[in-house]
Amino acid sequence: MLNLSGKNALVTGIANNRSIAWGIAQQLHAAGANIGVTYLPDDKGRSEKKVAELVEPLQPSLFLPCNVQDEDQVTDLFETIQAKWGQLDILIHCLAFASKDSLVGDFSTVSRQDFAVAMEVSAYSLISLSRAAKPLMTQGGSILTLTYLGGVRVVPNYNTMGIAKAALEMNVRYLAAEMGPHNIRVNAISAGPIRTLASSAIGGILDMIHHVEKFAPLRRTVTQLEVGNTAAFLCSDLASGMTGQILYVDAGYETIGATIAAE
Ligand code: 0WE
Repeated sequence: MLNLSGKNALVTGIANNRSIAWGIAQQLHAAGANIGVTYLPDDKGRSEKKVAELVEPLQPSLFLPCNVQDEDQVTDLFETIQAKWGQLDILIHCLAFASKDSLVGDFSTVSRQDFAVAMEVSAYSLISLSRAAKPLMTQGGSILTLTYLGGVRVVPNYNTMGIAKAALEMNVRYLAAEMGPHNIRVNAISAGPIRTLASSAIGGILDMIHHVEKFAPLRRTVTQLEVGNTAAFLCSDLASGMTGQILYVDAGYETIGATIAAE
């Protein structure tokens, strides 16, 4: 059944114990995968230390810096993977950033620079990591990214990130088309709102979570580990026939068309 033993999985985007990427890393590890972890380096090495302590129980065989805005770091990362692992099977992309200014107020006020940065970090990075991963996925592979409903429908304040997620979802389809002949599958999970470092920085996230708890078919939000389980499935041979897909792990919220009680 679900078995990732013998597979090398690189997980990006772990910031702390609430990160969806951390839920994914735990479930890939539980399914037997060999784990590699990247972290976003900062001047004081704080995030390196924090992430290193967190992931210690998974005994990652690689632990490397990766700031996707620096193409040299991407090159170095995959050179090290090539040298240490030889082969990569699974790439997990859980990276996004938009300035605080661009996640509040009138959508049209976003600056050219803030828009460009959001697109670079949140959408282009999937292309650059996939390009670098492709030659290492010699036995086929699975690439997975995270998206959000705000990339296909208007969610208040998601604003610039919504445009970046729309681009990211289209990246998934074009990359799936390019990589399919190499038996590399590319998919995305569209997760419902979860309290994480990224989402907690947003005003009103708790109201959004309460809204989902009230109206989603399952009457609750989802957990990082539930997203992790779907990630493990998508990266396993159980999903060998799936590519270019966006799977909603959102307690069914995406299906809802009105929030007026039927009773
Ligand atoms: O994709 C996201 C959040 C990504 C994100 C979060 C931040 C906060 C801090 C990207 N950039 C930044 N930049 C910062 O400075 N989500 C799906 C979570 C999220 O973000 C929202 C949401 C939800 C849900 C923003 C507005 C409305 C809803």
